[in-house]
Amino acid sequence: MAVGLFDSGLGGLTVLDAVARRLPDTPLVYFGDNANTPYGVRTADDIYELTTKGVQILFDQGCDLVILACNTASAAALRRMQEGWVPEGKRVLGVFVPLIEALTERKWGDNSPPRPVAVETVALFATPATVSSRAFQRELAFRAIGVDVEAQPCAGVVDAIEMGDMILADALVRSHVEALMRRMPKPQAAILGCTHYPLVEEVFREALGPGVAVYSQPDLVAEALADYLGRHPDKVGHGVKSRFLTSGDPKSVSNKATQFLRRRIEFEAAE
Ligand code: DGN
Repeated sequence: MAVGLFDSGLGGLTVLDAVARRLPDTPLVYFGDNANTPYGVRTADDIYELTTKGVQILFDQGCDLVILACNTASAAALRRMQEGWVPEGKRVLGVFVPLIEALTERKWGDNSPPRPVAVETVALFATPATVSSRAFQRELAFRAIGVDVEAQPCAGVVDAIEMGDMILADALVRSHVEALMRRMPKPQAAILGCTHYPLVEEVFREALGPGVAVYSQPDLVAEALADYLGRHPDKVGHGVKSRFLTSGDPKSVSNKATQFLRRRIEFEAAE
């Protein structure tokens, strides 16, 4: 049994990499829905349909625990899946709660009433679908009071990264940061709410300037998963090799993924 990681494309590999470093003995199965990427411009219903299909592929591979390593899918589909779709004995978790927990210094399952936190102004950068879902704002309001969130839909950044055009990605990130800072000149913290963005994290940091605490997902998710598996040893996998599946063309996805992570990754076609 392995832990499953789902993403609409390649972005979730940033999370997979951090998980593989933090939990080197845990077998992982990654599914990238490269044939249907990007999700960030799709409707919530569309994202729900595609996400359940992808997660089912990971369940069929024997994964009992699947992480949606995609904020767009977590925002649009996770709650609906948890409420009516996930079968008995299986678990699906998202990626933005660990981030918000780090920001609010709370622990998973802490259902005490919202309380004031040290950070008062937060800049959120994410895909248009994640921003318009307001899922981050809802989760934050559930845990913290008095936090002012200014969200920037970062159109085009995922596509530029998926195409490997880092010059375009860099320029887009700078213009999105500038646009947000015209509305919130000095945020205390910035959330990178898309699993593709760690690949342009340095550009975000530079454009935001000093004094802004940047919260990025991969290490926070890996730490939250290690904590979860420590409490649920039945979900820990043993003895199988990690695998990479895609709905796209395995050869071109393998080449892009290898560029993306700077190590050789071999994808197989998902059945
Ligand atoms: N990496 C995805 C996320 O975290 O939202 C975005 C991918 C996409 O399809 N837009």
